Amino acid sequence: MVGFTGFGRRRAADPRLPPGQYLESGFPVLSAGPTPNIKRWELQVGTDAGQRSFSWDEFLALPQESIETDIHCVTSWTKLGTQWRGVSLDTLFEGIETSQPYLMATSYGGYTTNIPMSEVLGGKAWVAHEYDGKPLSADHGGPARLFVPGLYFWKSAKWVQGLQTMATDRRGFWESMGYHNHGDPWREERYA
Ligand SMILES: Nc1nc2c(c(=O)[nH]1)N[C@H]1C(S)=C(S)[C@@H](COP(=O)(O)O)O[C@H]1N2
Ligand SMILES: [Mo]
Repeated sequence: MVGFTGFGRRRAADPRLPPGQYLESGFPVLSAGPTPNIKRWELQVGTDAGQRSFSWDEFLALPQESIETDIHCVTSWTKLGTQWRGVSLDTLFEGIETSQPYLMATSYGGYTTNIPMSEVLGGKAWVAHEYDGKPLSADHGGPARLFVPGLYFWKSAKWVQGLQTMATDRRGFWESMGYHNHGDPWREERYA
């Protein structure tokens, strides 16, 4: 979108807005299916070097980080300065480090999404359980969701259940329905 002021001078677009995105002040809910009823939450993390699982209490006992950043949905909304708290994937994969280059995230309810490991390690992704200082609500993926703010928000799997590395890439739910395999909002990688 191009804005004009006064003497036909171009108004600078907000530099935090990736191409084709607009500012959203609410927090829309986008789910491909119903909110799952999670009876006993457990997170499974695995690589070719090992498998582990975290109960809710074990997960909360891990080092916690606060994150403040913008989120970008492929349906064109961007929300600035959102605040999250959770556990870094660097922490979750500590001790079972791998050279396998791909990750499949699986959710309670069956949703899946694939992401390169290079996009989730090095302080780029978390399993988040607080939003805006409060426990993450169920419609936004509570008790915990994957949070990968560098990619379009469909990569941030709500109700995350498993994080498994892969030697070869496989497509997740939206990726196999025609969404872009990678999903970088700054390159407008929306659809394949
Ligand atoms: N398990 C699960 N995770 C999901 C989805 C889903 O349908 N199921 N939708 C994705 C999409 S397309 C988007 S845009 C965001 C929306 O997150 P929100 O509802 O918290 O805004 O969640 C992503 N994670
Ligand atoms: Mo989405």
